[in-house]
Amino acid sequence: MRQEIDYPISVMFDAKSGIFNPCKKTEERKVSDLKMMFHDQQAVQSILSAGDQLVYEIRYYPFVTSKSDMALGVTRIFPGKVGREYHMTKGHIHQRDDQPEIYYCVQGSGYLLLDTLDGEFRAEPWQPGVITHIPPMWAHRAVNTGNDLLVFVASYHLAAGHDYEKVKQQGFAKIAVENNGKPELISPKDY
Ligand code: M6P
Ligand code: ZN
Repeated sequence: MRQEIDYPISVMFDAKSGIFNPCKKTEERKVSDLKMMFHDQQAVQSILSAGDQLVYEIRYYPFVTSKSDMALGVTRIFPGKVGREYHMTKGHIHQRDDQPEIYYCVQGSGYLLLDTLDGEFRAEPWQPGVITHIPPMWAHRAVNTGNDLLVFVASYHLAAGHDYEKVKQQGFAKIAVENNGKPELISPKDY
């Protein structure tokens, strides 16, 4: 028997702003939510004592049906840095090891950093139009290295789950920092 949730749903999306409607949930992530992810702890402390800083927002629509689900997430990373390190998402690996994801950059510029946490690393340069498939078992983090908003669309199964702890403990093999006005990927130990 077809239920209400089994019917098609469309949302109206504005790629420039990254806003879509209707939207089910919005989350804000500030420097205070990512404080262990950034490498300049003095810069983190001075931002926090000045009253925090918005790094990114996520807007979600979980398309749940009686058979399965497919989540839509649109992330807006505001331009900015913490010390020399560019604004980025927290980064996570999926709890389920059979779960991939699609990220589609529609606005802004930066990188998608991918790390297996067992020695393999990739940095995919991002500009509008780039779609990246994130295979299962790769941690993923988006970085905004530009002067404008970076917007990307994500699609994944809710069952994938977010594991932030592994990324927090180990970190990514490389981080994106500003060097002489330009983005550069360096090893965190060289920060
Ligand atoms: C995308 C999806 C979401 C994720 C968000 C922000 O929209 O992958 O599942 O929550 O990006 O990334 P993070 O959870 O690492 O902060
Ligand atoms: Zn994911």
